[in-house]
Amino acid sequence: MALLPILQYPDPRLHKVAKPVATVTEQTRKLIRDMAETMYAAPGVGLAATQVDVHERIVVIDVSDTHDKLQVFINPTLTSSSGAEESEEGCLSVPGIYENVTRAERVMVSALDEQGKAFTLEADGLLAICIQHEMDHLQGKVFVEHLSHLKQTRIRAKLIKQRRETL
Ligand code: K1U
Ligand code: ZN
Repeated sequence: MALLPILQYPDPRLHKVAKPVATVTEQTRKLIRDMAETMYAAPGVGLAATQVDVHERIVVIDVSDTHDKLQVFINPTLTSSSGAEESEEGCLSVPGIYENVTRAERVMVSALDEQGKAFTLEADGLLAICIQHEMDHLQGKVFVEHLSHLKQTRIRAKLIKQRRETL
């Protein structure tokens, strides 16, 4: 397995739109294992392939306390959503920034698992938030883009300054 470098906002590659996976292969499963290792090491509760500069529709999520309930979503689509709730989000591509975002409270998602088998899942709570956050990544959207332009400008400036200072 391998730890993959995570793209850092405002890297323009975070805005690429991911393509559907045509066939789930051994190479797909190797990428999923590397993504999971990278997510657990970060640590985070989710990771989209976009964040590791692979522009394919693949997401890994583990919202369990025990870090042993990996969920894999290949070619995910939201089939329905309901309600709205505001909650604080973070992002491994936007380190140190936590902001409130409003999203659907409950979602229904269809996807393929790592064997290429179709499944449908209903989610609420952190899992629902995480699914929506990661699916945004696949569309090239970073969570800060849900915020005002003023907040986005301040966050970009803060991250660029932080990075300049750590060089
Ligand atoms: O996409 C990502 O960058 C992962 C992101 C997922 C996420 C978290 C919270 C709300 C929405 C989406 C993270 O995992 S940020 C790190 C984080 O929240 C966390 C880290 C360690 C333990 C628990 C949470
Ligand atoms: Zn993120």
